[in-house]
Amino acid sequence: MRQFCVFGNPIAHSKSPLIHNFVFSSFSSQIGFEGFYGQYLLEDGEKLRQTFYQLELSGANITVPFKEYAYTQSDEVKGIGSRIGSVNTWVLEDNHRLIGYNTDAEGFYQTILDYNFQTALIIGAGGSAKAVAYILKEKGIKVCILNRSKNHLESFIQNGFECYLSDVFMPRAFDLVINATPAGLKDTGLPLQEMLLRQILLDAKMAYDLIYGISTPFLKLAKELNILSRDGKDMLIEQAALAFELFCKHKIPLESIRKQMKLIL
Ligand code: DHK
Repeated sequence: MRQFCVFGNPIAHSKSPLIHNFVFSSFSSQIGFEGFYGQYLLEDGEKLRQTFYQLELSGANITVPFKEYAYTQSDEVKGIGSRIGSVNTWVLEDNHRLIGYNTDAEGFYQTILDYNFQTALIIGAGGSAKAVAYILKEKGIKVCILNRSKNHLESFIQNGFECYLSDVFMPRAFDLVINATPAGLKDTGLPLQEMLLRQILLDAKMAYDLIYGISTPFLKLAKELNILSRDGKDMLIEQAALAFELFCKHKIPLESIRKQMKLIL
């Protein structure tokens, strides 16, 4: 039995155990091992790597607020994660090296590639915001970052992103408006001051909340304004399928993994 888990805080809401355990049991004969995937409420990001080894894991996902800790505690980071500075997937290699990946980026992009958006506003500046910002920029979409505080904005500014503090932002039209903050996950808050958010959403083609399984105040406001809206469910499946592909060393085609995961969520 190989052990896997998702680290985060909070973590009780996570659907990753449900979807990964379903595909581990669906594909156990093809991948050649039994996998079990749990969840772990981590208190201190500095202890992420040591906890991974203490639990004798073969792989893990990492969510809010530890994706940047996962990046710095990886032995090597492959793919877009090395440019983003945020990791959501670890795979143990040669029984001791932790290889980091970011499957959020491509996972998110797979959910919006049919819409041909030209501009995007990302609210928030944490690890999930980084993944979305970098993939959208790499795909040629004009990205603007909006955050309540200056912290975390520095790395976006150094990498050439247009950034604003929300209390000085002059609202303008964006095709896609993304909530990449935890607002609504553990509270009933909006990610921005309500009047500002209303003005921004009124000109949007889509309101996208990276949070999944909850009708957050952000999504409720978008629906009240009759703006097309999406929660993070499809992104969760897409990033999980890419992570499982890594956990099973590409023994199962991505489309088969994705199709199976959609049966359970
Ligand atoms: C959420 C994310 O944002 C992903 O990056 C993780 C986790 C999974 C969750 O289980 O909620 O891979």
